[in-house]
Amino acid sequence: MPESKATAPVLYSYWRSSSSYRVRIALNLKGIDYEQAPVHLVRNGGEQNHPAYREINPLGLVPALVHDGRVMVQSLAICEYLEEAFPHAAAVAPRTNGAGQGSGALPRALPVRFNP
Ligand SMILES: N[C@@H](CCC(=O)N[C@@H](CS)C(=O)NCC(=O)O)C(=O)O
Repeated sequence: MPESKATAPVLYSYWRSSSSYRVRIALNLKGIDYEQAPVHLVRNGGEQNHPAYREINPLGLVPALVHDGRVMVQSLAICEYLEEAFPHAAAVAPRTNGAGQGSGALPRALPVRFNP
């Protein structure tokens, strides 16, 4: 997948969401500029349930990442996408010359205890 710098990713997330932490941490460690789109999970019955957000993520969960016309959901899949789309940014974990754990180790280590 070619590196994309055309547009900044937009991260739909909630500040207390551990899955959202995972993606924010990956974005920040990789030094990727991104925009935040807050989705309040409690206010007004939960903004994740509002039709406008359900058009972005029909599952009604955060995080969701929109980049270059693609919508991605599931925090681990988003972290893996970031590795592919921004290969020249810092990896979110040390690389190991093809042996052992690769760049997926850190995202999996973060809130996996809460959101496997
Ligand atoms: N496996 C998903 C879990 C996503 C998830 O459960 N998100 C929670 C916040 S951490 C959520 O959006 N909850 C809203 C709800 O259940 O209505 C991921 O890693 O992205």
